Amino acid sequence: MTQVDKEQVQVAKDYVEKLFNKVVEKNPGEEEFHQAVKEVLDSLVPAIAKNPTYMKQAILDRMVEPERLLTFRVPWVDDKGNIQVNRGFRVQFNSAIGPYKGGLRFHPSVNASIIKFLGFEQMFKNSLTGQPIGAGKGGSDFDPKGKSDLEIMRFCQSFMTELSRHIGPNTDVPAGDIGVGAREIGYLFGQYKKLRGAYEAGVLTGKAVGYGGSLGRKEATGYGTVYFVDEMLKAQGLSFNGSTVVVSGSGNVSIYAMEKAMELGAKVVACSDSSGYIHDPNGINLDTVKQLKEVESKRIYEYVDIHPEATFVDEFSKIWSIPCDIALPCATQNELNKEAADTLIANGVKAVGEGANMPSTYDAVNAFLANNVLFAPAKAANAGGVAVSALEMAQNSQRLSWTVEEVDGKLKEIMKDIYQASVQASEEYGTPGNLVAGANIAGFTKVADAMVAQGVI
Ligand code: NDP
Ligand code: 2IT
Repeated sequence: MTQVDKEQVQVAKDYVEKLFNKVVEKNPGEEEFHQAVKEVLDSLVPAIAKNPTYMKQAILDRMVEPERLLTFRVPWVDDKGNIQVNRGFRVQFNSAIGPYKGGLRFHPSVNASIIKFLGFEQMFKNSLTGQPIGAGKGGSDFDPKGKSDLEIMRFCQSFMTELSRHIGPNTDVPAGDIGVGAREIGYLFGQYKKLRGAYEAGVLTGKAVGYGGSLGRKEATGYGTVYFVDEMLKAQGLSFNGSTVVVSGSGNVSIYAMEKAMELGAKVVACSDSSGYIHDPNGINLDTVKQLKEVESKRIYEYVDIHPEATFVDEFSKIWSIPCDIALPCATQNELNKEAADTLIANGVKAVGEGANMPSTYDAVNAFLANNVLFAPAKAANAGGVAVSALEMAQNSQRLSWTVEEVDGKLKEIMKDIYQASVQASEEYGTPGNLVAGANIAGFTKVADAMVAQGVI
């Protein structure tokens, strides 16, 4: 590095540090949002140092400020006739490269910090997919657990009554996330259609295939994560075949990550839900998990009644104490901390692939990187879901549907491209092997250049 280079790096470091302090000050108490911003800002130092235009144009200052954050009241009537009130959110984070795009989360923990961290991450992830989609996220502190089907429907209708003013196929296109699957998307779509008086199929993605959904969307996030990790393993002469895998969660992402890992010859020995984890040393029976979770909405501990050779532990975060070659955190943010990372490393883990959004804490990520564990960061590894959502939008615009082979083939190519772009950026910016930096830089550059081109808006 020349003296000039060193000075530029220092200027960039000072700039991101100052900016980070400003973000903390302006968004008090929003820890998840701070965490997401910190990881990105730290890793962008080499890109900012090399391209001072981004600093002059205040690109990062603009990126950390959402274009719009909406919060709204969601009143609904429960089965006993009582009126309930929840809070709804939609953050429209960045529209430089396309309409706002990102899921809706229904979970009691949802607040502005969580929605903003997810919307911020979505900006880089969506850019990495190579598809023309901006960034958004939304949801509610509504807890779907224990609610009847009619309660879910009434909640979704009330939520959409307000949200419908702010979305559209060319403005903002929500989809699913935790607590929101095809059933909820159906109710949301029905209400949107009724309010608009028009069939705008592309306003939501993750629809059932019978009315505008894409084949392969349900599987896309989990499959995509495994495709990405597979690329990463192959580059080191490794593979899923014969490996032992631990996957947290037992929802949409987790189930299809397990399915694809098994298809590639792995033995998946554990999965979880918020009540705890199950360990089946002979290999998880995925049909049982699907029946319990997708069909009956039951708790994961019921698995051991059907498979007595498996054990249940009522602490989901302890799943990482099970020795494995590959760990795929696919449940929620910060589910894998430094202690868990140290245990995985001590047990010889070779690769970690983040199916969930920000599942590893900042310290855990650094522990993996410092110990040369192959690490696939969320923005890259779980981008397959939103990528196929963009393919669903494309099919809706064309009023036709592609075969599952076509969609899955495109997904595979997209995941390969994201892997290559991340590797290339990590090498170009002096952090070879660090896909966290590589993915952040590759995702950032496209959005930043679009913002420069479009002026100060
Ligand atoms: P689901 O609601 O289908 O499943 C979530 C799973 O994680 C469930 O097993 C759930 O257990 C568990 N979980 C959720 N919250 C917690 C918590 N606070 N503590 C412990 N366990 C928890 O959601 P998805 O599979 O769709 O999403 C999982 C992750 O993947 C999220 O981080 C999401 O943002 C991310 N993601 C999802 C995409 C998608 O297309 N769906 C795309 C990209 C990322 P329980 O049922 O007991 O609550
Ligand atoms: O975090 C995510 O990328 C998602 N929940 C999927 C978003 C989408 O629009 O398909």
